[in-house]
Amino acid sequence: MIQWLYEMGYTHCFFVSGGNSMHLLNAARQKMTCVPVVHEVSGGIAAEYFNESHLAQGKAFVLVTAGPGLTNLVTALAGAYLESRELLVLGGQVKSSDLATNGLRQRGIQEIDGIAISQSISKVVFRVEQPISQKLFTDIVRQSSDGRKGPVVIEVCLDAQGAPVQSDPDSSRALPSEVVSVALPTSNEINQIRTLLLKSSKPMLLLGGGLSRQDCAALLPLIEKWKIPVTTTWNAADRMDSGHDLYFGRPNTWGQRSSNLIIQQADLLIAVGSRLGLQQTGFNWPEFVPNGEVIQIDIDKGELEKGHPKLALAICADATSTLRSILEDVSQIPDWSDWRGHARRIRQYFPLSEEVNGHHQGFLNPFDFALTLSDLCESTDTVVPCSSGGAFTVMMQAFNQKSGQTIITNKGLASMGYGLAGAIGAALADRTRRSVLVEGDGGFSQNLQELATVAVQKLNLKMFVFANNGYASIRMTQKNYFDGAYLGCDIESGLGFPDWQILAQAFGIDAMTLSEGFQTDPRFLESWKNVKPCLYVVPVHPEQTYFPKIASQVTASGSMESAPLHKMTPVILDEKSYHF
Ligand SMILES: Cc1ncc(C[n+]2csc(CCOP(=O)(O)OP(=O)(O)O)c2C)c(N)n1
Ligand SMILES: [Mg+2]
Repeated sequence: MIQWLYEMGYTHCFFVSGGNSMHLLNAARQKMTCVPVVHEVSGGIAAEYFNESHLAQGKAFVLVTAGPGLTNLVTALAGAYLESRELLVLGGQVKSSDLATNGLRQRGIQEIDGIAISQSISKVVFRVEQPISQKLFTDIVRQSSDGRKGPVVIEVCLDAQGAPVQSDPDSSRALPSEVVSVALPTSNEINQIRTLLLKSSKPMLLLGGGLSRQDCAALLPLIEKWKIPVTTTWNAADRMDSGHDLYFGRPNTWGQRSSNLIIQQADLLIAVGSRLGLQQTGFNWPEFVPNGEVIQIDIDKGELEKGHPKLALAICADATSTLRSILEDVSQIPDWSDWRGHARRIRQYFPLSEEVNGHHQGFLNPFDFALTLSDLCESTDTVVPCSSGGAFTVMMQAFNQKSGQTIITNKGLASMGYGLAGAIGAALADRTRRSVLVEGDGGFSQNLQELATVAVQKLNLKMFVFANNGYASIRMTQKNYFDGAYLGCDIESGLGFPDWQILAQAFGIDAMTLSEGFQTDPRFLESWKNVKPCLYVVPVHPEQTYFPKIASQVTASGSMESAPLHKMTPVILDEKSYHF
């Protein structure tokens, strides 16, 4: 099986070992670069980010043992499932003769039904109880990257792992689910889209993660010919340089104010390779693009038929092929220069770091920090903003990306603990690049054991930890909605945090605390430019505000009601001049 994976392009194996996976690991070590991690969840997240970065020649998978190995992995499965990321899991399992039957909770040592646990958060799950054919095995594995990507879990019983196999067994078992091939748009669909585009006076593209970096780069000359304004989702944050003439930012619930204002004034939005989830459209989706029409191009019919937002056209097809078909005929391109000029003025008018958030003596303003970091980062850096809390939203609001950078997050699950593990995977995908992690002290705490992996692997990884005395986002919720009844959100209400510098030093990793003007401090610059790991403590005031944002109110019935994307708090009166 490992040989087959090798032939399919797999080169890296993240793992935590165990008795029930021992033969798998012994095979993997002979063909793969095996990277031990401390906790399985980090192995899963690292494999996801390794593959999603597309920086390596090969692919990574994660190898876990039965029982706790599998249960420890569950969060990584969920994250890859929700973000449609490629993730292959090889799991150990007890001997097939030791599997629990007839309602038994357990027969084999450490046995747990990994298939049942993984089922709802995986594309395909499969238990191997006796050797199977190469064809069946590779057909199963391939489903992780075919069509809408997602996790594939293959659990291999210990006796099947160790069984001597003379020839390729003939396993006629059917595939667990149908293979999806790339769906192409029909010419009628392309005509319909083009008709709407040609009559539009304020069109906007919204590029999503379904459009790969490579495909997007290949399509850029066509987009430039059409001069259509472009916005992106968070998953496509690195598809265009922030300084590009046609780039108008990242609109969404925690989006950039100018982008939200612009997208809401479009008369046609073409969303390509984005599922248009509630974070993207706002919970108040009836008011998404209120005066325009929305075309959604997505590979998954379920996303087109979910009922929100309102769609003028729903095209179930591959994002890249569809966009190319729309744009390749350049015989009649409308003049949208007024619209672009209008959008550019809005973009220039609203800063990415708003004054309302203030400055606290002895602390760094996180928005200004993100802007400074944008200047410091080079076009060859990999940037991993963590996946929940203020560090995540600030980075996605204020970071100015450069063409060539790779930016990866996981917002579907928005789990704490994704940053460090993900950054390790992305850093290992290309050791020649510098990787930059930005994460909150709460999120960082959930996988800090992997500092050991960073140290052992000697990664060129710069880790910025926003130290704000705990879960500031939870603190804010408890303040705003529960009259300041604080519990488990900071040190005073029961959370514990280490001294970050001492912690890093315990792992043999350099560390320093940043202060105002750090970007010119020679000590900082020396460590920023060397190839060693370093942990930077970024002091952020616990009461720091994170504006602009979409405000929600609790209604009389106890549910929540949200403002539309163009009414970010604080509402700026000048917005009237922008047609609202
Ligand atoms: C695994 C997990 N548990 C709980 C949450 C809920 N949650 C969202 S943000 C947050 C606090 C995160 O703290 P930190 O990373 O320090 O960011 P801050 O809120 O301070 O900006 C929590 C507990 C979550 N996102 N993920
Ligand atoms: Mg925090």
